[in-house]
Amino acid sequence: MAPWTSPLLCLLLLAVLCHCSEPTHSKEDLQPLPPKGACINWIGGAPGHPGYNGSPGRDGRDGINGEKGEKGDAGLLGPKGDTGEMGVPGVEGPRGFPGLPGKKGEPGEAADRYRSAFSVGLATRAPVPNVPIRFTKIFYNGQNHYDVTTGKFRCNFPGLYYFSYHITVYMKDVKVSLFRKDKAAIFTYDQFQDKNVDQASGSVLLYLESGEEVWLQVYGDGEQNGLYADNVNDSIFSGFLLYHDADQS
Ligand SMILES: *[C@@H]1O[C@H](CO)[C@@H](O)[C@H](O)[C@H]1NC(C)=O
Ligand SMILES: [Ca+2]
Repeated sequence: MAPWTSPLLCLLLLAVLCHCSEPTHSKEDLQPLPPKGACINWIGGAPGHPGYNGSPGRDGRDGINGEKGEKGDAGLLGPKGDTGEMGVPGVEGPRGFPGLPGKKGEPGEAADRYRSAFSVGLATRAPVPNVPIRFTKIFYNGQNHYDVTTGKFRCNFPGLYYFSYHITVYMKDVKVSLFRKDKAAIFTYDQFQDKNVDQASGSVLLYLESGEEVWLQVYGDGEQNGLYADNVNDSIFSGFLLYHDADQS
């Protein structure tokens, strides 16, 4: 036997003994340890060389997801969108307040300027023939265009005039004319009936120039002047401007 084999055997034996005694601790298997100092005389070998590094291990598994991050900043404003469709018309609004009064108008033509009217009655019986009959009972003579002293109406405004007369006839016949500019324009004749009261009347439209005069007058031989009036029977002469002729003024 080679001299170096003894220490090797001793090591093997020691390894077996140590191996068997460690896992089981039952009393039956418990073997007495080899006496101390059994391998004391064995000489230790030189230390082995360090082993090589192993190959790198496999990649580890993915980690778990991290916590949710903070909210980012607001993005940039997008481009302007297309124009939308026209909406349905709204409900009509409430009525507004009344406006301010307008400006005062220009003064109009004075209506007074073209007023002309009269209505007069007989106050004396049996007027004298061949001169204007004087009607002195005044119903209206606002502009004094009828002259009570002469019994003549005088035209102040050129235009169309209406004249009328309603005469009570008593005791005598009546022949009366409406005169214009010294000339009879119309004639009225009424025969008196005995024990009666009659009426005579006439009316006419005349276009008059400024200054022209109109009146009533008994015509004939002077016997037909039965014009009559008392407090309950009137004889009336009236006239008024129907319309003024602006072109002639
Ligand atoms: C005047 O009229 C009245 C009726 O109103 C009449 O009784 C009287 O006789 C008349 N006058 C004349 C003179 O006829
Ligand atoms: Ca008569």
